[in-house]
Amino acid sequence: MSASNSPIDLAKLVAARRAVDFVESGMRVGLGTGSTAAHMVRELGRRVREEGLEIVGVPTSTATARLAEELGIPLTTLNEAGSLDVTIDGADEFDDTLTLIKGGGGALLQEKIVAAASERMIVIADAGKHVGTLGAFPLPVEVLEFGMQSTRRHIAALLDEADVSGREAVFRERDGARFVTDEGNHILDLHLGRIGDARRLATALNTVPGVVENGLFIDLCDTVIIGHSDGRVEIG
Ligand code: ABF
Repeated sequence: MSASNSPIDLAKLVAARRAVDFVESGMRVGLGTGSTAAHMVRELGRRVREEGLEIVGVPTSTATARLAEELGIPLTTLNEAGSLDVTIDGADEFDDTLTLIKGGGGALLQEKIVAAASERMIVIADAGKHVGTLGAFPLPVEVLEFGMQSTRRHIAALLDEADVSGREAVFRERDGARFVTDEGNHILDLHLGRIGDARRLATALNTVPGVVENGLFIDLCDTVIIGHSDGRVEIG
């Protein structure tokens, strides 16, 4: 079975399609990144072309910008748009309080800025991403290249005191080289196992010099649309 028609992909697809029902003409829409968000962008593109839906999109990565352009979705920058009506994006994990881990795709910085500029953030995800406690998915932290080893040591010291069950911090690689974000930074993936206090950890991480942003999204998401592999959709 290919990735594009796997049960998980169907779950992502149905969640993404349902989310697009929340978009109306005249809206300024934040466009997330990742495979679930790509389904949403394709469905938005279909509505733009076939239904005359009039929106302007703000992409959260160069990959999403490219896809949206190909599909004929009018785009602008966040600076031009000012604020957004809604952002629809994927996640790597979410819990019952709608706290998220994001950044598995490496676009967490733009994703967080765009979500924070939106009146509403809708997360679209397959049911497997719903967890009781965050942390099984490695927490991405975007760091500046300058002094990155020193930044890692500061983060390691901070994790020694944190309410987590794992402490390994690994610089992300792609194709044998260090992964580089759209902003030219690197990603440190924190293998924490269990995050006892997400708010405290997020605040502590962002006080470390060299940390640009962390992948914990707190008080940003209002709605999660959960897709199941049998095609059912739940809204929470
Ligand atoms: C983005 O895509 C990220 O923040 C998250 O890391 C990832 C989810 O990926 P996918 O939708 O491909 O599972 O939203």
